[in-house]
Amino acid sequence: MDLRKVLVANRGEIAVRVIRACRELGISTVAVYSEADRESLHVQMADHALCIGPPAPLESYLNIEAIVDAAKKSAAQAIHPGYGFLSENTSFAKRCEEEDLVFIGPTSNALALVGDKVASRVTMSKAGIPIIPGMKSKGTDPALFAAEAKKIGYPVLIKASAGGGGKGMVVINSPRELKEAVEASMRVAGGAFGDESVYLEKYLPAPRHVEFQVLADTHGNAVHLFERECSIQRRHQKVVEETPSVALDDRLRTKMGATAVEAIKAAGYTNAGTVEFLLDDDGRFYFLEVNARLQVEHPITELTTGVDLVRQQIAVARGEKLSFSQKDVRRSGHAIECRIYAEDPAKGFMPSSGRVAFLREPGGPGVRHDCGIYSGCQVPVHYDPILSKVIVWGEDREAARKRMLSALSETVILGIQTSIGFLQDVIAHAEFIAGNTHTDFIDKYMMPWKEEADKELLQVILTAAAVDAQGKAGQPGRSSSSSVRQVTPWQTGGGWRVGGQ
Ligand code: MV4
Repeated sequence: MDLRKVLVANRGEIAVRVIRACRELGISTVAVYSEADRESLHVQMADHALCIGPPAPLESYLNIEAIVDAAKKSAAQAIHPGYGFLSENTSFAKRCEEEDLVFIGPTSNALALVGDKVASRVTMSKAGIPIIPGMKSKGTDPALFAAEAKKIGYPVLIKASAGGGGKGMVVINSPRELKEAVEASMRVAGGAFGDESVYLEKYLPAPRHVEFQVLADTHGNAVHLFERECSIQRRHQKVVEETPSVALDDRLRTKMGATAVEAIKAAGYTNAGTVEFLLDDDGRFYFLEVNARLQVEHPITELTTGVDLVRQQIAVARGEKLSFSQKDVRRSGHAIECRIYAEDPAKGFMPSSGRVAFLREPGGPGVRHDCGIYSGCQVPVHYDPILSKVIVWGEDREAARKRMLSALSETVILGIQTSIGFLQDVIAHAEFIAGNTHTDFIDKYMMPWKEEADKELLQVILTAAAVDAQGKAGQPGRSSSSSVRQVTPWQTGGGWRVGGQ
C-alpha cells in the first residue's frame, strides 16, 4: 500500500522517534500538539503541525474527534499512536478503520481482546500457554471471590479485568481481608476504567518481569525479537530496562520466545507487540498480558537485534510481508535503557516542570539518546514527565553498565529536577551489578534516596551560571524574570565536580 503521509498522534521523545523513522522512509509527517506544546521539539521536527486543543489531555492528545479531524484536514493516510494516550484505545482504532485511516498497530478486534485481561487469559489458556493459576471469569460478587480464593490458596492477588499496569491490584493474605480488598479494588477499577469487574490470581512474591518483543504481519507470519528484563520499576513505572535478561538461559529463552509467538497468533494480533511474562526463581513463567503498542523500552531491542521497530510497524501497516524469519533474527551484546523523568526522586518523585535552562546530550560509540526536549524548551505539567531515554550498547552486561554510567554523567539538564542522579545510583548499585533485579529492587535497595550534598551544591551553581549565560547571550528568553532565585536546581552536574581532583 502506498503510504506518503503519517500523522503522529503523540508528543515528546516518542513522537520524535516516529518522525525520524518516517523521514528516513520518505514519508511526510504531521505533528499534532496541544496549546501547551506549541514550541515542543516534535512540532519543530515534523513537516506539518496542527493544534488539536487545550493542554488537558482529554481535550487534545486523547481527543479522538480532534485527531481524526486533523488527519482529514492534513490528508494523512495513516496514524501512528506512539505509546500511552490513544495507542491501545479500541474505539480509536475502530474509528480509524471506519474513516479509512490506517492505524499503525493491531486491528481494533485484537486490541479489544488483549485489553480484556480475563478474556486474554481464557484465550491463552485454550492455546496451551501457561497462565498464573486463578480465575478465568470476572465478577463483582464478594461471595464468589471467597470460594475462588480458597480454591487458589492464599495469598491471592486481585486485579481489574480492564486493567493492566497494576491499577486496582491488591494482595490478600487471608479470608479476613477479602471483602474489603475486593471492594477497594472494584472502586479503583470503576474509577480508572469505567468497569469495576475484577478477578483473582495466585500471588507470586517478587517475580521478575520479562517481556518478549514480537512482530506479526497481516499474512500470518510472526517472529519474536528476544526479551527485555524490566523488573526495576517504581509503582509500575519502569525505571531501567535491559536485554538480555540475566535470568534466562538459551533453553528458557527459546521456549519463552516460542510461547510469545504462539500467544500473539492465538490473539490474532498483528504489528509490533509485547508479550509480558512473570518469571519465578525456579524458571517457571506465566503469561501476564499483551502490550499492544510500541513500548518505551523498544530501543534496547533495536540495539541488540539491529531491527528498526518503527520501520517494521510501518511495513506491516502497509500490508508488506515480514522481510525476515525467526532464524534470521540474531542478537548481539547487551543493551540498557534509563528513562530520564522530570521528577524529584529525593522528594517522593514529585513531578517537576518549567523551562530547561540548558541541555547537554550524551554521545559517543554505543550511546543513543532518544530525546523530546531542547535547551530553552518548556516542560509542561500536563503530561507524563518523561524527558528522554539514554540507551547504551556494550559487548556484555558489564561493558554496557559502565557505558551507561559514563553516558549518564555526560547528561546535563539544568532548570528542572530530573531522575539522573537516582539512575546513576541504581546502575552503580552492588545488587544491580550482581543482576539481582527483581520487582522489589527499588523499595528494597534504593529507598529512601538522597542526592549527594556535593552534587546538590553543584546543581545550584551550574544552573545559576546557565541562566546568567543565557541572559548575556541575549537569548529570546521566554520569561524576563529568569533570576537565579527562581530557578530550581536539577539533578546532575555531569562530569563537573566541586573541588579539586
Ligand atoms: C502479579 C504479581 C504477582 N503475582 N501477578 C504488576 C503490573 C501488572 N501488569 C501485573 N503486575 C504484577 N502481577 C501475580 N499473580 C506482581 C506484579 C507486580 C509487578 C509485575 C511486573 C513488574 C513489576 C511489578 C511490581 C509489583 C507487582
